[in-house]
Amino acid sequence: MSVQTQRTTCNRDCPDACGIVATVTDGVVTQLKGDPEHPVTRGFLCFRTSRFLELQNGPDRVREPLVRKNGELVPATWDEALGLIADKLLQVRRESGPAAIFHYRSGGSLGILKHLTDLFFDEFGPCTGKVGDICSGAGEAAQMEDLGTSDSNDLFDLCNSRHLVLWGKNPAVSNVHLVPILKEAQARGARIALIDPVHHKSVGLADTYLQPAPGSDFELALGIARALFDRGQVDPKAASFCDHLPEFQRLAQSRTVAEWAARTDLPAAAVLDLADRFADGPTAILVGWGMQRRQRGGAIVRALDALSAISGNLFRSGGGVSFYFRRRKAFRPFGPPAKHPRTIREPLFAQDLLAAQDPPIRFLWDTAGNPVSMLPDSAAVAKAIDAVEFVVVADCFLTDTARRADVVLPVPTLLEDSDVLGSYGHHWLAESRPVVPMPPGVRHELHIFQELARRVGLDSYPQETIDTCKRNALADVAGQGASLEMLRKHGAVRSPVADALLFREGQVLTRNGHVQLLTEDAPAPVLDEPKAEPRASRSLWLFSNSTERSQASQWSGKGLGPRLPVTVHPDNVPGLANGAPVRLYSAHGSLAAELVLDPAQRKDVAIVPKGGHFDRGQSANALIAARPTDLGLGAAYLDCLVRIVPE
Ligand SMILES: Nc1nc2c(c(=O)[nH]1)N[C@H]1C(S)=C(S)[C@@H](COP(=O)(O)OP(=O)(O)OC[C@H]3O[C@@H](n4cnc5c(=O)[nH]c(N)nc54)[C@H](O)[C@@H]3O)O[C@H]1N2
Ligand SMILES: Nc1nc2c(c(=O)[nH]1)N[C@H]1C(S)=C(S)[C@@H](COP(=O)(O)OP(=O)(O)OC[C@H]3O[C@@H](n4cnc5c(=O)[nH]c(N)nc54)[C@H](O)[C@@H]3O)O[C@H]1N2
Ligand code: SF4
Ligand SMILES: [Mo]
Repeated sequence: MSVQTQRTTCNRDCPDACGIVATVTDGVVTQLKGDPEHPVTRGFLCFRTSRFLELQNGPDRVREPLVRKNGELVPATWDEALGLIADKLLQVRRESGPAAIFHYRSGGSLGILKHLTDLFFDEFGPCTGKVGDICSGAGEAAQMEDLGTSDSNDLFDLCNSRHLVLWGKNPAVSNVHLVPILKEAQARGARIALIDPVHHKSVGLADTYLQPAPGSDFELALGIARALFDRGQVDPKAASFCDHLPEFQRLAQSRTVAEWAARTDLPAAAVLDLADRFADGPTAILVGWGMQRRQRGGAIVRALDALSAISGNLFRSGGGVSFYFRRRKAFRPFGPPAKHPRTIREPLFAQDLLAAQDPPIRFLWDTAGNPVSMLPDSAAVAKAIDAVEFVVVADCFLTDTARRADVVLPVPTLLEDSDVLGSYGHHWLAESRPVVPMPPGVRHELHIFQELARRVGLDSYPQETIDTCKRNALADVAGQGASLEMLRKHGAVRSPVADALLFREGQVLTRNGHVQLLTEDAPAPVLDEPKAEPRASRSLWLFSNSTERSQASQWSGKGLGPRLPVTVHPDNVPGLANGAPVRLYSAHGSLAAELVLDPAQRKDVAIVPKGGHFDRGQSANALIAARPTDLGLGAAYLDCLVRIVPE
């Protein structure tokens, strides 16, 4: 028996980018563990990747190309599949022009070499591309506007904080490697406040838990700002590094602390306690991604930026307002920015796809995404994809989207892929390398596009080896200790272009170096009321939050189970017991579900897991309207009202 250990890096859409140690027994991966030498991974993995082998070897794995014949997806050779695709690409470009081809890429793998997919469509076209970002678009756009960048201090700088504010964040589930660092900071005396309308696992990490009304964080931040102004706790130098301070002050002082507090459904004392924490810095805000997936999501993040700045915490070690780590900063792009002749707005995918004319979208290529399950208004997304003449999906699994394709191309899983990665939760760079070879019918995506380029006569497309592409991506930092060899030697290398503190004292990265404070109130969201029916509950805010068992629509272990669980306060469904079958409906659709009663929840929320499959009737997105956020073309997934009826 041969037993070996192999190291790689997790490429999933997760802030942690873990180092993985795989045990390989007689050529088969038998165990996955966290790399004890990776400074952030510290020897453990999350539930979903520890149990990835069930997916890797599971029934939904695609191990050879599939081509639709007589309505069915059937196995085909690569020659047949790529021949069909090449012919169709050339035909559509000849007949309708390259704008009739739409390449959609999501974050199924965060590998940098995935950008070579974009390069193919830019060089072959340029083709139609996507604009906006349903994941973090609003928050990133807000920080770009206020601070000129969306990035963070070194992760371990949190150990220098006196106060940490987990604002709409559930690290115990969706950012698990942050947990030991929070505990370390606590051991050094830091106090942690958690602000989230949903009571969840991370409540156990906090010494103070506040449960505000959904989407009221804007008012909460302004209430805190008002208290800081009233008590003279605003940084006396704020006017020197902030633009629009008088307008921001006027906005904060347009209501009293008690009035702001009333709008958040929190006691004024809670707002004052938070103000004390900002005045008693260094105080770091850790901004979750959930609350910016609202129509006022950009305004909310802007209010948090302002709070950090005026309270004097933005430039301090142990301070800052951390929403994102710029994971691509160290890498050299493979080509110039894309030159799309036309764009499809990601949050309005179905609407834009169907509305596209002159030419219509005739060819869709989906890479590393499952839009049918994961984009809002998923029934419309499914319909829009069904209406496209020719659909190619590159995925490791037969997803809701792949089942609608004309050709499915099987690609390596995270245990078989070869790439380089940054992270959006820390500043380490690392390489992913196959811990086992991919099945013979699977191909690396670079090789798929190289072969296609040859077939469609695209001479400019790079025909280099995977390692050369990795070296090209690392070219700007190789001389500073982050060459491919150094990544191989050390497992992970801290990015040489990320400073320990993001901003120099008094200077952000906007054009004039000043923080741009917001000046206007955030409008209330537009909400579609579900129809009132006999026996229906009141309207509840629908939350579709990350769960431990899945990575978006990729479920480890036993999966989601036969019925979608919906968690509510028992008072919303009098007379119904745990496990009772119910129907959940919004103004846009309905889903069968099963009750989970939890008296710790607010009485105006209903919580379902993110990532349920559309074809199984478990995708929250079947209920959610497609609406953009105020900034950055994010998706307002969380501005959704539902009612519950017994079934
Ligand atoms: N286990 C697991 N981990 C994941 C993922 C996964 O699918 N599963 N997905 C990954 C991805 S793609 C991303 S982008 C990140 C996701 O990161 P997040 O979106 O931060 O992940 P969630 O754990 O869903 O946390 C969102 C939190 O925001 C809260 N929230 C929603 N609305 C409001 C509001 O109005 N105010 C406040 N204060 N809080 C609010 C929700 O209740 C929830 O607890 O995580 C990554 N990690
Ligand atoms: N209701 C609701 N909807 C949400 C969210 C929510 O909180 N609530 N969260 C949103 C967020 S934050 C995000 S990021 C999106 C996620 O949405 P998607 O990115 O569509 O997420 P996944 O379902 O994980 O789909 C990624 C696919 O990529 C495949 N894949 C993995 N590795 C590779 C690879 O190397 N190459 C290729 N070609 N494919 C690969 C996986 O098998 C998987 O099927 O969902 C959004 N949708
Ligand atoms: S999904 Fe995230 S936490 Fe889990 S192993 Fe991958 S990087 Fe680590
Ligand atoms: Mo995301």
